Formats: sequence, structure tokens, C-alpha cells
Amino acid sequence: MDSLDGLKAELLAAVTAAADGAALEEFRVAALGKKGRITGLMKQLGSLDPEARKERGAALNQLKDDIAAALDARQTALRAAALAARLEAERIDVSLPIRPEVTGRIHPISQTIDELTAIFADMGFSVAQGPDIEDDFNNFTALNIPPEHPARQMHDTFYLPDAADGTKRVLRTHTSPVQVRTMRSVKPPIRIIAPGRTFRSDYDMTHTPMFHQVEGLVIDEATHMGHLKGCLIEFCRAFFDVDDLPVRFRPSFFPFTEPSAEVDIGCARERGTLKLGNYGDWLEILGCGMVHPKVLEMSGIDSTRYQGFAFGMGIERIAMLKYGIPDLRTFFEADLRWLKHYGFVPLDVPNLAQGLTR
Ligand code: 2NM
Repeated sequence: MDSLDGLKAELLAAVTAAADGAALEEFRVAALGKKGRITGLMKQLGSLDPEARKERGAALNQLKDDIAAALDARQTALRAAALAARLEAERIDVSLPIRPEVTGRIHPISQTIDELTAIFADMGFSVAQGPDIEDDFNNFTALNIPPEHPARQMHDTFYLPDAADGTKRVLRTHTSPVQVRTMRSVKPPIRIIAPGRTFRSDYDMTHTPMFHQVEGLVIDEATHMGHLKGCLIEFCRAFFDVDDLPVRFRPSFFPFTEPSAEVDIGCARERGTLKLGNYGDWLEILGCGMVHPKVLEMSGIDSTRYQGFAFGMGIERIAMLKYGIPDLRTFFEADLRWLKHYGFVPLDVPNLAQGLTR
């Protein structure tokens, strides 16, 4: 019986010589496959007498194991080499500046949402979201706007076909249903803002059928009108970056708050331009109030124990004021020249430490 040493040396040399995964697989088939050389030698065992067969079988098994181990080792080495080559070839310099000519811009709406989120986050608010398609209850009834209430007409609602279970559905006319969902699912204290898309069937110089709002909600055991005023004065001064910006609260009415107020900030109107600051004139920018006890109760909050405040404002409007954008409708025209002019560079992420915008 010939020795297997020569064959083993030959096969190991072939394993070492395999230059890639495909060559290695070809070798595996040629050596260990159904018609491979070692398999062929195994098949001849039947013609030997029992004593010789036992010895030869053990030697062949040993050879097979040795070759398989060499194959595994070679495969691991080839994979490591392929990865190293790929890492070398795909090396990028992450410290290179971005190429401005191929860079997109952050839309002023996104930028404004990021800015006001940074301000409210600093005051301990978190961001809540909800669906664009709401049921009539969350959008109206839970906010103390029952069916037939005149405020429903004021909202120019987009009605959708009823859901399968008969639920009346609408495109949300404000982000308040997000606050309703939060009150129903979270135990107070609550401190959230809800920025997002809202929809009303109205289209002219100053209205688009889709626009953005941010609303806020604070509920705790001793939350009062002083907290509302401090929070919103702080927001106005931080957002418009005017330390002594005058802010005044005027009595108003909303079905979901009592008392309710509208907030004006100081400004000057000169020859068609608008300046923010202590110049004697006033500009309305948001609505607010103490959440109506009926609204708390309808969302399962005990109004004898908890009270809170809420507020809402239009994001396009405050963005237009801050960034001098004259025409609301341009926000939604997807005009790249407009976006290049009014948009923001992606790496300028708003934060209070560096100032909201640089
Ligand atoms: C506003 C003005 C005043 C408001 C109220 C609520 C809720 F759900 F808590 F009752 N959310 N948002 C609110 C209050 C919104 O927008 C001008």
C-alpha cells in the first residue's frame, strides 16, 4: 500500500497556492467532492482485507481531516486579506469639508422646527407626534368643540370617508389631537411640544391647504398662568434672538382653553419692512391658555388635581418673520433657487450653546 505522505504534501501545497475563494472551492471539489481524489481512495477500501482496511481507513480519515483544516485556515486567511484590501481601497478622509456645490439645503420649515425644538428641549419638553389622519373625536370633540359648534366651520376641515367601523375621519386641522392622545396615554406631569403638518381647505395669498403648527402642553398639579407667561416670553426672546423683546398677553377665546390669550411681540413697521424689538408697535404670533377642565376630564385627567397650559402657533408664520421670507406660497413650490437662497447648510444643527443659527 503506497504511503499517503506524498499526496498530503501535494494537496497542502495546492491549498496554499489557491489565490482566491473560487480557486479554493475548485480544489475542495477536486479533493473532497464526490469524485474527488480522497473520496476515490476511500472507495477502494472495500477491496482490502479487514486488517489493512482498518489501517488505511484511519490514515485516509486523518488525511481528510488535515486537508479540511487546511482549507478552513486558508479560507479565513483569504477573507481577512479581501477585507483588508477593501478597507484600503475604500478609505475616505472624513475630515474633508463637504463639497458645497453638491450639497442640498435644509428647508426653512425643518430648520425652524429644529430651532424651536432646541429651545423647548432646554426647558424640559419632549417632542410628541401623531397621525395626519385623525378621527373627529380627537380633532374636535375632545377639545370641547362638539358637533354643530361654530368653531368647526372656522376650521375648513377636509373630511375623509368614514372608517370601516363608522368612525368619522378628518385630516387634522391642528396638532391638538396629539396633545389629546398624550393626555389619554401618559400620566401627568406632562411637558410636550407637537410640531407637524396640519390641513385646512383654504388657499389664497396667506393660506395653503397644508401648513405646519407647533403646539405645546404642560400639565402638573400646580401649573398656573405665571408658568405659561414665563415659558412663552422665554421662547419668543430665544427664538427671535432679541433679549428685551416686548411680549404682551391679550385676552382671547378658544374652546379648549379658559382663560385664553393671544400673544403679541414688539415690532416696528417702516416703509413695508418689519423690525422686531421695542419700537411701540405690536405683532400677533401665538395663541395660548389654561387647558379647559372639560378638555382634561374628557381625556381622563382629574381636573380637581391637575391643571395646565397649552399654546399653538404657525411655523410658516414665525419662519417668515425670522428669516424675512415674504411669500407663504414659496414654501411649497420646491424651487431649488429659493431653497438655495433661504435654505440652511446641513451641518448647522441648531443648538443653544452655539446660538440657534450662525
Ligand atoms: C392654541 C391656542 C390655545 C391647545 C390646547 C390644547 C389641548 F389639547 F391641550 F387642549 N392643545 N393646543 C391650544 C391652546 C392651541 O393654538 C392657537
